[in-house]
Amino acid sequence: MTDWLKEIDKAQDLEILESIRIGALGKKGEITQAFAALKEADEAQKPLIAKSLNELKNSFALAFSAKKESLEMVALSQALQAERIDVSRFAPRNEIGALHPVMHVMDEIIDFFMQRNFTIETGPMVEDDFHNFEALNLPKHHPARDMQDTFYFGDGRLLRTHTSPVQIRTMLGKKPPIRMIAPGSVFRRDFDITHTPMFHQVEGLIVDGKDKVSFAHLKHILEAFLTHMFGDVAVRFRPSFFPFTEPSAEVDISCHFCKGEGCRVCKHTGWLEVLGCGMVDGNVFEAVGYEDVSGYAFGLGVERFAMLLYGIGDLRSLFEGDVRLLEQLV
Ligand code: 2U9
Repeated sequence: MTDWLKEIDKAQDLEILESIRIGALGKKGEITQAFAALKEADEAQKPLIAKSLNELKNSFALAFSAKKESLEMVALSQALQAERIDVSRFAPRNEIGALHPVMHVMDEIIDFFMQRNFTIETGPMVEDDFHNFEALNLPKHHPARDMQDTFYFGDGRLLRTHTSPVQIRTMLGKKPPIRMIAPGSVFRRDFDITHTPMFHQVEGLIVDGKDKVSFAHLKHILEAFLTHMFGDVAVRFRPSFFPFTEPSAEVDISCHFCKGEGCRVCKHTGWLEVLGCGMVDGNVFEAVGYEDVSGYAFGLGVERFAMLLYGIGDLRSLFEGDVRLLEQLV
């Protein structure tokens, strides 16, 4: 008979220990077989053999469970060691992203108009001549259609030069009243200190029945808008011209850098030009089939707003993606 207690004592791990148990007490195990052989043993010997087999079985069980427990402890402490997590270890910082200043300003503008029940409308950036020019009272040979200003695809399509085609599509799609803004990117063949080939606009449009919308309404909302964005500034309207509005105006705010005293930013005028606006030209309403209506419109460049709000001198720094600039701003 194998010295099972010695075997148990030598076992290095739980797997070996289990194979020892099978070798001794499994179906064909040595101790099991010895019990089976009892019936063939000499009658006189039987009680003695049975007694010693039972003793062996009991001491096997005791040694086995003690060994199993100690091997399990070893396995557990090995697992704990291997899976140990050092909670005090240095972890790389999670950098928190931030909105680009242009998008931050865009959101602020959108919020202002959403709170006043304007809807947010969008449209395609690849446009056609009708929606980008013709319907906006920009006749065939108008200088703004010049190859120098517009990206043409050569098949009649072009990149929108302003977000105004969104207003045209909105008017073609539904009846007045309309109270909307169109935020989005626009494209012009222009690249110098104050121009990039892509920039962002927000344009607004209000249309309602004949004589229901006046220049006074336009002045009121733009004054509220500009003081919301720039704080306590003076606002002035200067007569101007746009093909799609009549009458038209450009809007200035008092320079918040020098408080109107004159500085480099306002070119010593004390005023900063921030947007254009006017009453929608009758030809525009005619192009979309609107009759007996009145309306106002306005437009602004978001990059210009961002530069004035954050005091950024060079437009191009908004397009370089330098995180050091972004970290300073938001
Ligand atoms: C429709 C009718 C009228 C939108 C307008 C301006 C005046 C304007 C400029 C601001 C700076 C463009 O980004 S910028 O260079 N925009 O001065 N935009 S009125 O008028 C519209 C638009 C759509 C149907």
